[in-house]
Amino acid sequence: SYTPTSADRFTFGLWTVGNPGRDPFGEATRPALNAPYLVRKLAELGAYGVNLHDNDLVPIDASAAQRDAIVGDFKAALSDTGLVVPMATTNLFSDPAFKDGAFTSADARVRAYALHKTMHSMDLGAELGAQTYVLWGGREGTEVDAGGKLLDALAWFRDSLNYLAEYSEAQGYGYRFALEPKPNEPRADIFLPTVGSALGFIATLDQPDLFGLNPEFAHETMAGLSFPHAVAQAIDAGKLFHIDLNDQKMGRFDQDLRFGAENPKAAFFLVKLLEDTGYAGPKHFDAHALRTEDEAGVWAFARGCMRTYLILKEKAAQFAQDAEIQAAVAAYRVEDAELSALTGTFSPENATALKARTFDRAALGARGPGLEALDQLTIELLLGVR
Ligand code: GCO
Ligand code: MN
Ligand code: MN
Ligand code: MN
Repeated sequence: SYTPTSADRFTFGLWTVGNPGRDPFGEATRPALNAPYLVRKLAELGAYGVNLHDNDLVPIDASAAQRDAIVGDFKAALSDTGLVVPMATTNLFSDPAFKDGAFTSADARVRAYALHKTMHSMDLGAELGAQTYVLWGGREGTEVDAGGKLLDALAWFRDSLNYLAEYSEAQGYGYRFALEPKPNEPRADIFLPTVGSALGFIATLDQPDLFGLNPEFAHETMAGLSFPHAVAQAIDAGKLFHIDLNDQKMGRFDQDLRFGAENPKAAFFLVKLLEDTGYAGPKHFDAHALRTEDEAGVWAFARGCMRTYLILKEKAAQFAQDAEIQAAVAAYRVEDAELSALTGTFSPENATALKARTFDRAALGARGPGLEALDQLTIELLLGVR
């Protein structure tokens, strides 16, 4: 019953299940798997779609003929399996040309190459049917600020995003762009490090409606922030265009753990938030199997991400139906119709009346809202004893 179907809209990146286990200290521990094979395996497991960077599929130095052959094989696997490509993105981080940034490089030639590469990658994404275009500025940042480009970098970034939005509209692609914030890794300080930073930046763009967020569980966690809180702010702003699900220990290097593996309680509140608010976009797992694993471990990882989501979705439904929990939630919230009439809308009369009211501060401070008991009920539900 926790077996996913395409209706669940679970997606994986080619780079996730295709991750061969290389890390900064050691070589790959698994052989590379080709894209058509990954597509067939993901379809077998019940995924809905697959996402990609340009160079996950087409090597950066491929000829036009090689590109067409590779894309043709990939499309054949998609049409055989019914898997879709809802999201595409650009690799603006692997090539040494991008070592000091892509759109925010201090070298105008690198910035131009980043635009050139992204437009070609947008063409590929559109050819594959992608509607969301993710922009993860992995190399957009610094280790040292002696170059003095902090304000320039933001201006260059803005110019590039405005340009790409115009390109998308001029080509008729109709992409929705999703910015993916991350605080650090691979740069010491990445620009626009959190969901809040990206939301603030979007408001400064020429076509802000075309831009939203692709928040990632691990990234906000690395910043010491709550992912459910960040996602709630994105939803509130109408900006949750896409989502990267994984897990992470706070304060560690970027781990990309299986969804729900490390912080199941935060994962539960996240799933509850997505389900309660009717998030209808793809649920993308941006993570990979532990470096210790062989190919069987890769599929155990992929199955586990989806299975945990579905288990937590069931727990969220149980939370909504549990009479004791719902009574505790109801008791936590105190309504006061008479005061709400004064605070709901400002008028000079309401303000005067509110200022004239007296409040029993001692009683307000003395009230116990019952959160200990409610949280324990939640834990017991998650631990399976309710
Ligand atoms: C990371 C990022 C990437 C991006 C991907 C899509 O920590 O490396 O999460 O996996 O999501 O490049 O743009
Ligand atoms: Mn990440
Ligand atoms: Mn990562
Ligand atoms: Mn990501």
